[in-house]
Amino acid sequence: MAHTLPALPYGYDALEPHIDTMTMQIHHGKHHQAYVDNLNKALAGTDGENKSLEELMANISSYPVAVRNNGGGHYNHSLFWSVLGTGNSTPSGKLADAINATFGSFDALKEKMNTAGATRFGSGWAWLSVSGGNLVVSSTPNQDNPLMDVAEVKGTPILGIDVWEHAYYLKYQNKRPDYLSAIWNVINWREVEKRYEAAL
Ligand code: MN3
Repeated sequence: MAHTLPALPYGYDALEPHIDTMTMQIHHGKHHQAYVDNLNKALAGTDGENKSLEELMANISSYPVAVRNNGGGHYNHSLFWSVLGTGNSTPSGKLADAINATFGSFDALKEKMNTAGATRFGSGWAWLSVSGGNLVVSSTPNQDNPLMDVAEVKGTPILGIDVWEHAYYLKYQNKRPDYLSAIWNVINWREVEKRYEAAL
């Protein structure tokens, strides 16, 4: 079954001024669409055609690099759109407790994620994942993610932050740390909490 581009759960302008409309239009409509199209091309006529994205990620080392790059791109961006949103929320409930117990405070988690994103050389992602019931922060290069069998730090990602230049360059140019501090205004913590409960 062919993979398809998921619709954004909000408008292209919904994350203004933190993430600008044109960045969202190009990021979702062009970049993510290209990952979907190229994944479908790479899988055509192979056994991978009948595998879920999660199944592909778990055995990604046995697939061609085009599946790793574009399958990762499709998975990562689908997660990314879902954990963004308006509402200026903060973590609550069990997830807030786990963040405080693991990192000391919500601010300390943000700092750790920002450092993971800012120090990732070139393109990649910063992640908050659940691994063996614990929260863990990591980063991956390119379109890799913690579900992949090749990941240095494995787990179930519940929050991912795209640090490719295409995610921020129109508004923030070379200032990746400015983008990273702004993005905390548009995280949908209710969705992250849902993913946390499901991953436990
Ligand atoms: Mn991207």
